[in-house]
Amino acid sequence: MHITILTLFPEMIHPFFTSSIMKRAIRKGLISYDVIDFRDFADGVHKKADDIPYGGGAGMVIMAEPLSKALDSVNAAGKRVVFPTPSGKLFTQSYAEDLAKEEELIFICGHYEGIDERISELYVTDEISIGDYVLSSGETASIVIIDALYRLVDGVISSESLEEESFSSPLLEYPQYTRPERYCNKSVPDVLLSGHHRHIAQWRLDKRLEKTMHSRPDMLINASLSMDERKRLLHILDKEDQRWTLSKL
Ligand code: 6GU
Repeated sequence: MHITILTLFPEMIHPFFTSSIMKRAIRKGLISYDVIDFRDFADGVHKKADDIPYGGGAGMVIMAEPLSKALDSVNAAGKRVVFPTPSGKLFTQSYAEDLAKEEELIFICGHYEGIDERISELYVTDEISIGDYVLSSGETASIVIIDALYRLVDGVISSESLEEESFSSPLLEYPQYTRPERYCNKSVPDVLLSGHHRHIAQWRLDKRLEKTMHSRPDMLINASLSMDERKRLLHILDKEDQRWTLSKL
């Protein structure tokens, strides 16, 4: 997959592409990327890329011309062009899976009050929001979206890891431990040292249910749980309720 990022702040993008798993994916030839500073396509000595909004209001708007020239320089017409914006469609895992199928993706990083609407109309295929909060820069949002999708490209991470993710129920992860066995007076749970695979699986399922119940109760309402998962959840709720009752006595 080839990823092009159009930005006024290339220095925000490079560290992501030169570290960790992305660095390895690039070395393996699975991902390639270009960072384009679209200020290079702006006119005049000042290379002005933003201007005040028509109709008034606070902040600056990124001008159409430098962006369209930058987009034309990468033959963006007909390609998937992503514009991260708080007014876009909500980004989800299935959205990431859909984007991961593309051979090529182009990202436009906005700043200030956004980009000239005509760029959205002429080039943008996907306006994406990464959540209900406001960021100051489109670069951080683009990196979040790229991070979620590139790991789904064949060969970037082990197929076992991806398979585990896709077959497991929509619950949060169980806690993980590594050596040493004792740390700051806290021990690794005995069951993980037991070598008893069924008990370990049961413990992990219980922890996932507990974690989801505490952090994301909304996910449990929509989750299609198996009979075993329902039984364990009721058991956990029962335990929690007893603890709650005891704490009130
Ligand atoms: Cl994609 N951009 C900005 N600036 N803020 C956001 C966002 C994107 N998604 C949520 N908040």
